[in-house]
Amino acid sequence: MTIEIKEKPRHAIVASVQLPNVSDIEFEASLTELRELAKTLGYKVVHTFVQKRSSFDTTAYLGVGKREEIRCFVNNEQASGESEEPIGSPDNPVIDTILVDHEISPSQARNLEKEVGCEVMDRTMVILEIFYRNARSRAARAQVEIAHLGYMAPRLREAAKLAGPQGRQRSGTGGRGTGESHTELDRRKIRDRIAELQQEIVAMDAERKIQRARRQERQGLASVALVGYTNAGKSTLMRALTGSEVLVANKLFATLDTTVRALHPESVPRVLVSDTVGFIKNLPHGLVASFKSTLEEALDASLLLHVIDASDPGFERQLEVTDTVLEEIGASDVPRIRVFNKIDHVGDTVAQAECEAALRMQYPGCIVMSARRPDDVAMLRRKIVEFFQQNLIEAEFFLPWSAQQLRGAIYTNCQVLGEHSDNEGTFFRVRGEPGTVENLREQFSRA
Ligand SMILES: Nc1nc2c(ncn2[C@@H]2O[C@H](COP(=O)(O)OP(=O)(O)O)[C@@H](O)[C@H]2O)c(=O)[nH]1
Ligand SMILES: [Mg+2]
Repeated sequence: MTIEIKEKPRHAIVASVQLPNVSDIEFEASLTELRELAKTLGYKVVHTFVQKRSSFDTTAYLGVGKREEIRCFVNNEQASGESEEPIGSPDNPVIDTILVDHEISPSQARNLEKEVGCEVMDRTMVILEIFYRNARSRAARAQVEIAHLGYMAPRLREAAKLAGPQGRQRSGTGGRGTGESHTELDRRKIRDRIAELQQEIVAMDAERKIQRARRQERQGLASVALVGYTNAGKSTLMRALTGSEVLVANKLFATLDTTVRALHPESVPRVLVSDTVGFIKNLPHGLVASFKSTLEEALDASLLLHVIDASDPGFERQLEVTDTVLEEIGASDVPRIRVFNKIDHVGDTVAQAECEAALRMQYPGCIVMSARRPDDVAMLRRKIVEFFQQNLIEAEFFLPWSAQQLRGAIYTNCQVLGEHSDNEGTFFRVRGEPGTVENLREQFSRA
């Protein structure tokens, strides 16, 4: 997704009901996650409203009093009746959206929207939107569409009810054919579309495996994918490793989307880093397939960096879930480095040292770091480059004078150990990836 900097931020408030069976810790964790998800969509969350209730309000999710409180906030009516800052000023932005931390019904959303005076988005919708933006392959897009249709189907029925009798004007005897209501028709269309998409996915699956193998062969690209839970620090690491806030006038970047960037400063071999859709603690059940499909793009990577928030008390469970899901999508044989991030956020320096020692013991080969410490980021970068340099081979090329235009290709793709020229052309001694060396040799033989 766009690295949150180019879009003008939209402002949102978050609202949630805490039910009796939900502990304070769980409740807070879910809210934190929703705020992070909102940030991913380019929202700036300016306030959070919470309320304890024995159940959701059937009319509008939140209770009457809380709705009124939110309405006042959105419309800038303070308790005193005086507003200090005009709406729209930096200190008092216009609220575009209210984000609700549960899945709610369309009537609840509509009533809340009317009462509060701004757009309402529920948790499922937020997640769907993130998946949609992250789904690059056709298969992933199809899965997201299925999830979206599944979300919409029951809503259509309710929307028709809300619309009153004219919404159901053609409802007849209940049989198929002419007596069908609009909603039944729509629902049948949705079912058909889902079936169609599912067939497409099966067909694409086989094709995709072949493509992936070919792509890796052809490009021999060194690529790293960041995986892990939302809020673990993936995007922060991505920015730190690639300097992607820096505008780079490089042809490579023109063809890459914002979630794929080259390691910066550039290395040999050149390493591409990609940010994947994050795992979500409270993932609505209907979105699991869609999530996995969107994550599958991580399979194209030659190295996975599994980023874990070491300061999150629930990190062990999350680590297990990530491992299981990676196995399920067939990523078990992609080499993986565990990166325990946010060590700076674990107590005092003594606690940090203890935590680090324990992690190293339990997860051999892991990295313990903070994305906020430039030295740690440099160390991570070194580890990545080392990983890809393991397989480098030495080779020699000869470029005749007539083919000097290929010089650049050698310098971009290999580490040049030495070069010398004679009457015929130039000899290069290089280190590079086997695939890259092979490719260059082919190019030179054609030149
Ligand atoms: N204290 C601390 N905070 C971090 C660190 N890395 C990331 N964060 C913060 O954690 C939050 C989530 O980071 P983000 O990169 O968006 O996580 P993502 O959801 O995995 O992409 C942001 O507020 C970051 O500033 C770290 O090493 N230490
Ligand atoms: Mg992120």
